[in-house]
Amino acid sequence: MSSATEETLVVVKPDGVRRGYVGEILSRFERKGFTIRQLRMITMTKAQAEKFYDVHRSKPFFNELVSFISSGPVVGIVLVGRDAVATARRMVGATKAWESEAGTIRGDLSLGLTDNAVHASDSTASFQHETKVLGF
Ligand code: 3AN
Repeated sequence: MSSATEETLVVVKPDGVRRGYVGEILSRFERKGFTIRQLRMITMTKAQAEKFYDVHRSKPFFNELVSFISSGPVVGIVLVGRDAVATARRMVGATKAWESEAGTIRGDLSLGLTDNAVHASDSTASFQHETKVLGF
């Protein structure tokens, strides 16, 4: 495992934007010490959402996921910092937000699954794919 400086992508999902958590979520990453390299609000088309979640294409929840993520604006944030992919994932917390630890973003702000407030890339390859799909 590397502790080198790297980039990751965090996406505040439509539920996080609707509930007014963009500032709260950004602030957590800033306080941690990450640098914000790029930031933009995007409403994904269905085609973009399908590409974004391509790895989940065969999952039973794929259609739900695609329609949810394209249901309203999201905020994409490219962060830079030490071990950014793994560190951001720890800060985001478990996928099932009701099970995620207090102190994590999902643990503190969500009870959802599809609507679990935030997405963070799970690898540098995913980061590259996701930022390309979102037009960063
Ligand atoms: P994470 O975002 O924690 O990496 P993944 O990559 O396993 O989770 O799943 C991608 C997204 O798909 C999750 N953020 C969640 O919104 C949704 N998801 C995962 N599992 C399910 C499920 N069983 N039912 C509905 N949605 C799911």
